Amino acid sequence: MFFLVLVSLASVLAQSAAQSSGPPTPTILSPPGQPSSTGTIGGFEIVGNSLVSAQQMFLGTLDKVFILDKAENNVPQIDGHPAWASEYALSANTARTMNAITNTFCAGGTVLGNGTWINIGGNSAVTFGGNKVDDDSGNGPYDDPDGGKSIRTLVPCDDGSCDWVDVQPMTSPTVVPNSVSGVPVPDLLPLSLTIIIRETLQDGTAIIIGGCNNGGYVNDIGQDNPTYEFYPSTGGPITSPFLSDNLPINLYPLTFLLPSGRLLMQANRATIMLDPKTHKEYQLDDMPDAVRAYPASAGNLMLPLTPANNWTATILFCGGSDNDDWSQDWDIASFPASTSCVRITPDKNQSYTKDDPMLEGRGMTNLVSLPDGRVLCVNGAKTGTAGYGNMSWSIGESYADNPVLTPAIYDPAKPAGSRWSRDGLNASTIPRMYHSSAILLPDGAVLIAGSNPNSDVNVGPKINQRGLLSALGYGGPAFDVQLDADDLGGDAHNAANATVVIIRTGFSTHGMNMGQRFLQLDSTYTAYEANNTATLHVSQVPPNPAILAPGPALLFVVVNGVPSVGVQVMIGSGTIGKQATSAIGELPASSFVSATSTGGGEAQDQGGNNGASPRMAIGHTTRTTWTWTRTYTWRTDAFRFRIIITSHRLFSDFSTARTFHGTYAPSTSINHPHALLLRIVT
Ligand SMILES: *[C@@H]1O[C@H](CO)[C@@H](O)[C@H](O)[C@H]1NC(C)=O
Ligand SMILES: *[C@@H]1O[C@H](CO)[C@@H](O)[C@H](O)[C@H]1NC(C)=O
Ligand SMILES: *[C@@H]1O[C@H](CO)[C@@H](O)[C@H](O)[C@H]1NC(C)=O
Ligand SMILES: *[C@@H]1O[C@H](CO)[C@@H](O)[C@H](O)[C@H]1NC(C)=O
Ligand SMILES: *[C@@H]1O[C@H](CO)[C@@H](O)[C@H](O)[C@H]1NC(C)=O
Ligand SMILES: *[C@@H]1O[C@H](CO)[C@@H](O)[C@H](O)[C@H]1NC(C)=O
Ligand SMILES: *[C@@H]1O[C@H](CO)[C@@H](O)[C@H](O)[C@H]1NC(C)=O
Ligand SMILES: [Cu+2]
Repeated sequence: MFFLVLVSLASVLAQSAAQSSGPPTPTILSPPGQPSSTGTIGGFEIVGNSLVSAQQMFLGTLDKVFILDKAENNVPQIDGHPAWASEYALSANTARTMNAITNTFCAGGTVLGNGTWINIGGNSAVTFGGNKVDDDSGNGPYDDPDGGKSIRTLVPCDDGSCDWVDVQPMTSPTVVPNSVSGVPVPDLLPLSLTIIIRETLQDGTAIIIGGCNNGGYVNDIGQDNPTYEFYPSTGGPITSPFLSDNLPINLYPLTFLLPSGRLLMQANRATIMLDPKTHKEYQLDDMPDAVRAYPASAGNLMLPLTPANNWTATILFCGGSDNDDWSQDWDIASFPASTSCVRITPDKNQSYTKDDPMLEGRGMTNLVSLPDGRVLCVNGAKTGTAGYGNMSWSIGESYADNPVLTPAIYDPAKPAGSRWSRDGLNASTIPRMYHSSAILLPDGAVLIAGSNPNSDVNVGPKINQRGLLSALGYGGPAFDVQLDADDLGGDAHNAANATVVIIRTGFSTHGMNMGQRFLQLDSTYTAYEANNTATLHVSQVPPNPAILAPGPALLFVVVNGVPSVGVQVMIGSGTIGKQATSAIGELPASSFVSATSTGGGEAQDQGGNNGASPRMAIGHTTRTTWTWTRTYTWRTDAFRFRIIITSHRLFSDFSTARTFHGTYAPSTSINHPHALLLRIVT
C-alpha cells in the first residue's frame, strides 16, 4: 500500500507573548522591471527539469522554487543516494538536488512569520518499490530514515548554499500522538507518522494537524492521529473530536485561518470552526454535494480579501468526489468527479451557498490566485481520486483516470452563472494528477509540476512602480506609489482602476496551496491629466494579523488587470510572536486633477469619489514616498501569462495503462480541442 500524509498548518494564535513587535524598518525595493521571459499568453511552455517529482512545491525567493518528492529511486543523486528534494531556478531554468534527509512522503509545509519554511512529517523508511523496511534509520539503498516525525526547516537562499535542516523531531513522548489517544507508547516509536500542515497563524507560528502512523489510501482507527499541535511547540498535542469523528476522511483537513482568529476546518462531510486558544470546536453546516478533502481532493481557496468586502474571508470549494465508499473493492478510478462548487463565509454565516459548477468534474485540482483577483484552476482528473495501489481496476497504480488537460478561470467578480471560463486557455499535453502541484510566480506565470501516482520510479531515467516597501505592518501610515504615463497606458483615468495586492503563493501539495492568500490593500489616487501620471496612496495591512499572517509574500500593483512583476515583501515584524498593530493611517480622497487646473487647483471627481483638494494628497508629511524607476509597461502584450511546466513523471507503465483504457490521449480525453490564448491582460 501506499501512504499519504496530510495535514494542515494553521497559524497559532494561542501565544500570549507579552511583547509584540512592529515591522522592521522598510527599505526601498529595487524596481521589479519587466518580465524576463515573454512566454505565450495562455499557452503551456515546457521550461525545464525539476530533477525530482514535485509532489510538494513553493516559491522561496523571487527566483527559487523549492521542490520535495518522496524517497524514491530518482536518478539524480545527493550524498550517495537518490535525491528527493531540489531547487529550481526560474531565471536559468536549471535545478540542483537538495538533501531532505528523511522520507518526505506526503509531508506538508508552510512559511513561518520569520521567513523560515518548514516541512513536517513524512513516511517510514522504504526500499525499492516504495516498500517499507524494518530499519527506521534507513540505510541502503535509499538512505531515507523514517520521516514521520520530522521537522525540516529551510531558509531560502539565492546563492545555492541553503539546504534542508532536520531540527528536533517530534519524538518526545509528549508529542507522540498515541500517548494522547491513550494507547501506551512503547519505547518503539511509531513507524511512520504522516502529518498535515496547513496554515501560519497570526503570531507567525504554524499548526500541524492530523495524520496517521502507517499511511494508506484513507485513514483508519488503528493508526489515526486525531490531534493538532503547534510549531514552535507549545506543548503536547491536543486531541480533536472533529478529526476522530471524521474517519476515514480526516487526512489533510482543509484548514484556513479566518480574520476572527478561528480556523475553518473541513473533512469528510463535516465542517467546524476551531478556536485554537480554547480548543473549542463549533459545528457548522455539513458540506453539500461532495467530499472535498483528500483523497477526493477538491480545489479549495480563500477568495480575495478586499476593502470592498471589508477583508472578510469566503472559502471556495470546487470538485472532489460524491463518494462514501472508501473500500478499495470497486472501480474507484472510473467514478466521476464532482462538478459542484460551494462557498462559505464562516465569520458571517455558517451555511454553504452553491456557486457556479465547474465546466467539468475535477478532483486533485489546484486553485491558484492571480494578481487580478481571478483564480486559475489547473491539474486534476475527471474520474477517480487521489491515491494509488495495485488494484485490478487501477490505471497502472493510479486511482484516477481521464486527466483534465485544459485549465479554467474562475472570476469571483462576475455575476453568478458566468464565473467560469476557459476562453484563451490552451490545453496542456501532460496529465497532472496525484502528487502534482501549481504555484503563482512573480512574473504572473504559474509553475505547474509533478504528477506521480506510483510507488517508485521503476523505468529508468525518464525525467524528463515605484514606491513599494520591503516590509508592511499591521496598520500605520499610508505610503505613496508613483505611476507614470506608461504605467497608466497614457491615460490618467486608469488610476481609478489601479490596485495594490499582496499574494502569499503558499505551499502546494495534494490539490491545495497551504496558506495561500490574496489581500488587496486599501488605496486611493491623485491623478494628473496634464502629464497622465498618478500617485497611489496605499494603506498598510489592516491591523489584524489573522487577516494575513506574518511572513514573506509577493506584492503586485495592478492597473486595469495588468499586474507589475511581483516584489517580495515582509508582512509584520519578521519574527515569530505577537504582532504589533496600530490604527490604519487615513487616506486622502481620490481626486483627478484636470489639465486646466493649476497646481492644487480644481479637482474633478472621478470614479464616483468625491472631489478632494489635491493638496491633501501631495507632500503629505506623515507619508513616506519611495521611488523606483520603472514598474511595468502598459502594453497588452507586456505581461504574459505563462503556464510553465517542469519535468513530470506520470505513470510508470504509461503504455500499458493507455492500452487498457485508451483515455490518456489528450484528443480523446477532453472535449476542447481548440486551444486559444489565455489573456490575463486586457
Ligand atoms: C494554442 O494551441 C494552438 C493550436 O494547437 C496553437 O496554434 C497555439 O500556438 C497555442 N497557443 C499557445 C499560446 O500556446
Ligand atoms: C524562525 O523561527 C524558527 C522557529 O523558532 C527557527 O527554527 C528559525 O531558525 C527561525 N529563523 C530565522 C531566520 O531566525
Ligand atoms: C505494485 O506492484 C509493484 C510491482 O510488484 C511493486 O513494486 C509496488 O510496490 C506495488 N505498489 C503498491 C502501492 O503496492
Ligand atoms: C469591518 O470589519 C471590522 C472588523 O471585523 C469591523 O470592526 C467593522 O465594523 C467592519 N466595517 C464594516 C463597514 O462593516
Ligand atoms: C446564510 O446563508 C444561507 C445560504 O446561502 C442563506 O440561506 C441564509 O439566509 C444566510 N443567513 C444569513 C443570516 O445571512
Ligand atoms: C505631473 O503633474 C503634476 C501636477 O502638475 C505634478 O505635480 C507632477 O510632478 C507631474 N509629474 C511628473 C512625473 O512630471
Ligand atoms: C478595470 O480593470 C478590469 C480588469 O481587471 C476591467 O475588466 C475593467 O473594465 C476596468 N474598468 C475600467 C473602468 O476601466
Ligand atoms: Cu500523497
